Amino acid sequence: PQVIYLKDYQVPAFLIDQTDLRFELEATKTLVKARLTMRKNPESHSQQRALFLDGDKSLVLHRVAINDQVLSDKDYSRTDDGLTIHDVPDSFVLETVTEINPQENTALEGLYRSDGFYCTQCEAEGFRRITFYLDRPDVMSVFTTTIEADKTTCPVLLSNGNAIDSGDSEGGRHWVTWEDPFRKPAYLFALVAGDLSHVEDSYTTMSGRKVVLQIFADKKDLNKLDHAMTSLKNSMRWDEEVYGREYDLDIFMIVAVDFFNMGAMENKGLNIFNTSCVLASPQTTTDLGFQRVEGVVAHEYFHNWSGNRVTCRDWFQLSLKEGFTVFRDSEFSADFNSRTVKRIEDVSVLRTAQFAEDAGPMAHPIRPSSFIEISNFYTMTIYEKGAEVVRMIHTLLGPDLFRKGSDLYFDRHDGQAVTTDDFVAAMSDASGRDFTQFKRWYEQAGTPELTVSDEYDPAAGVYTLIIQQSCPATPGQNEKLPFHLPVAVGLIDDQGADLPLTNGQTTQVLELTEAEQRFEFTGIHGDKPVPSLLRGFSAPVKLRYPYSRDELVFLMQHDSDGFNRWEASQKLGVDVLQSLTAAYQQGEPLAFDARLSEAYRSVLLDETLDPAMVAKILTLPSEAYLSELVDEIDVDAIHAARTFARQHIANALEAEFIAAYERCSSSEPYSPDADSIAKRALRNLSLAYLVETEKPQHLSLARTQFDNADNMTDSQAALGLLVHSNDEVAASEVLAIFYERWSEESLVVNQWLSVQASDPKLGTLNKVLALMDHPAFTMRNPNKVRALISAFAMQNPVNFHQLDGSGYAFLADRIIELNALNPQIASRLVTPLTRWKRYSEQRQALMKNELQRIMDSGSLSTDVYEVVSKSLV
Ligand code: B3K
Ligand code: ZN
Repeated sequence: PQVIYLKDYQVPAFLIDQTDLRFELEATKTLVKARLTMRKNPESHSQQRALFLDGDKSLVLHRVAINDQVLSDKDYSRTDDGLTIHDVPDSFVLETVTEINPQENTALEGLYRSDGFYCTQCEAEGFRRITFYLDRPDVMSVFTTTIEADKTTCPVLLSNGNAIDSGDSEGGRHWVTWEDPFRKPAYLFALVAGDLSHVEDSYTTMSGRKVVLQIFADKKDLNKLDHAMTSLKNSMRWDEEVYGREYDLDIFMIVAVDFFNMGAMENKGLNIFNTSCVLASPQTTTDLGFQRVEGVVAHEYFHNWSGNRVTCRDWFQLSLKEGFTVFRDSEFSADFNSRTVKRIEDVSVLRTAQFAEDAGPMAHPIRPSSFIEISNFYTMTIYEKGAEVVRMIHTLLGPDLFRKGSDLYFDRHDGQAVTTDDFVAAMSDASGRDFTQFKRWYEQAGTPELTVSDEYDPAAGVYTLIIQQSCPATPGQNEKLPFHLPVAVGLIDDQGADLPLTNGQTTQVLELTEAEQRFEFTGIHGDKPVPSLLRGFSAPVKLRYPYSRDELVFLMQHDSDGFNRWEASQKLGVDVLQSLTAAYQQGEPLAFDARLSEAYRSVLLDETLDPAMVAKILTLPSEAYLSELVDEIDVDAIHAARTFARQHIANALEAEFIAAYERCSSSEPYSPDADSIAKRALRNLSLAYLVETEKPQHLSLARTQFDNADNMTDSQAALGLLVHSNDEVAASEVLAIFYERWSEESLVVNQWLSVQASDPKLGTLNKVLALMDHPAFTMRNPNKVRALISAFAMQNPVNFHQLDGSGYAFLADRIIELNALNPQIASRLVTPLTRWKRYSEQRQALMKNELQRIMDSGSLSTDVYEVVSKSLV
């Protein structure tokens, strides 16, 4: 496979001013008639007379004509990746007729069928599976799309923009024509057809234009669309208020489909969503699910400006739209929920999944310089680290200058396909700040590490922080230059109060630019203050400071920064768990430091705290996070240490957990508002600890909750606890009841699969194998694969890493199977095997062996090939 380099970028030799498409839909034989109005690009220096169009090898070409002249097969040549027309004039109309087979499209890219609906996914390079085209984001065109299909099976025919005409045709068929007045790249094209139902609402924009809002889904899901609609209207208002951005078409549509490779897609005016990111009802959806729907609806809506109106020049610039849009949606969610809790959740994901990616063989900067398969670069790094980089710009500039910068960016580049450099230039021009060094964040991969020490001279009243930074080598980048990054700090006196700092405030943003830097604070008196470092997680780095356990308890109680109060609890938890892990490895008895449980006790007893924060603070660092922090991951020791600690805490705080469980119980009907979500979080956390005691009365409490729950959050929490408990009778009873009750709800059945796949008790692999034959499972639906296979490989370390290698072999078999069916999903599944260097030699050998077996398994997709080959280096 070919490597594509950013340095080879060239402007397109041809442009497409107008794209007229006609689809004649049939399940196995759809005709795509394309009429492209094209001309030479005046900005291109290329003298070429030949025209190359991208087109997948699955396309069957029926006809090519230029300016109404049909070409003969001597005039063009076909290759596996496209069509070359040997000689074209300076401007011309190109017509093609192409045949495709949506029914057999299991890759779910291009035009495919999801449960009988027709739908498309074109980002990044799916349009070339629909017709021959200049399938690159810097070729932007106006589109009209006519869809013709059977009237009975496809009463609804949708595409981008506004419906401008419709009619009946022969044989019980009908057609609709859509026109999208905004120029767009092909990756934003969408088509949907089928027997879909919809809900409708409207929104009046800040300039007074009325926009029709429609959400389409299978008829049985019509009752699960209210939350998405509310989230959409909130997003539209928020983008007007916070960014001054207004919606631009007369209609905005969302469609829910069950077969989808990722979460959702921001096609212009016609977003297509995975059902898992749009359907929500109290009975079938957890609180987390509600929040996910809200966040993804917002994310896709915000792309209308950050992505569609201003798009990417090439796919190396992907973080231009994704990092910025993730930053936008996370701020939206922070405004509509608890800001601190949202930050904790985002940072938790970043520090487990993204830091691990940055430390593995696929590590790449947020603007990569090369790739083999772009689908592999929709990563935690591009999205989440990309968002952190935008957040740092926001922190460095402050909200007002940042808004000036975003206004300039949108105004300057509206209708253009641009680069991350253009984004940073707009921020720099609007603020007068120099971002030259800051741009290293776009070029250098790896997670920077800060080592902090301090000095205090009470006589002079001077407190000094000494901060060193370094960044580990990553593939292709051995030496790293220092980053420019904001470190938000506070200093806390012995009474727990914030000291006023040099800037007159209690939090100050230090700007780190050197490998080592000293920051002095004057006018500091009394005992040596305790520093509160990296408040709000102001930069995506690892930070080391030699806190004592007592200082961490102190910070847990007093830090005025909510994020850092949680962070202190995590640091304390990590320290305690690392001692336990070491003891376990050396075969020594495990001794628990009561300071941790006592700190938990005072948090649990403090009824003035937000219950959501209490639940976060009382959650021990995850096995994934603990794994990220060590050189060699001992999954069994980590699991044993964490289980021991949980049991110890459960027994120590049993009475308090019972009280918290009762305090947070409610007789009100379910509501997904922040307060109710917070109470359920603490109540279910308390239940989880109580069940950890293995006392029968607490298992019964879980069973009672399972039987009586009026919402999925409580039902699923109890289900998980019972299934993962040692009470096998209860486990199989609740599994049977749950399945019986929800067998018609595909998304709920996915949770049923995941709960079983993530059971840490030994022997889970056999259950997973059996579930693969269950009627509820199919390898063709990515949601099912994620629910069963990914849950096993990524959320069940003890079983996945069994020393007989069975977990690895199982995963490799699934990857080989999926490679032929759905390369994107197959490639995602490789991730746990790519981390082999972090395990014992015995496990390393087994994992590498499976990677090699995949490599040798025959014709690999570019997706799987890239990840496996880079992992074997
Ligand atoms: N832009 C899409 C992701 C497309 C992934 C293609 N493999 C969804 C999003 O980030 O909003
Ligand atoms: Zn996105």
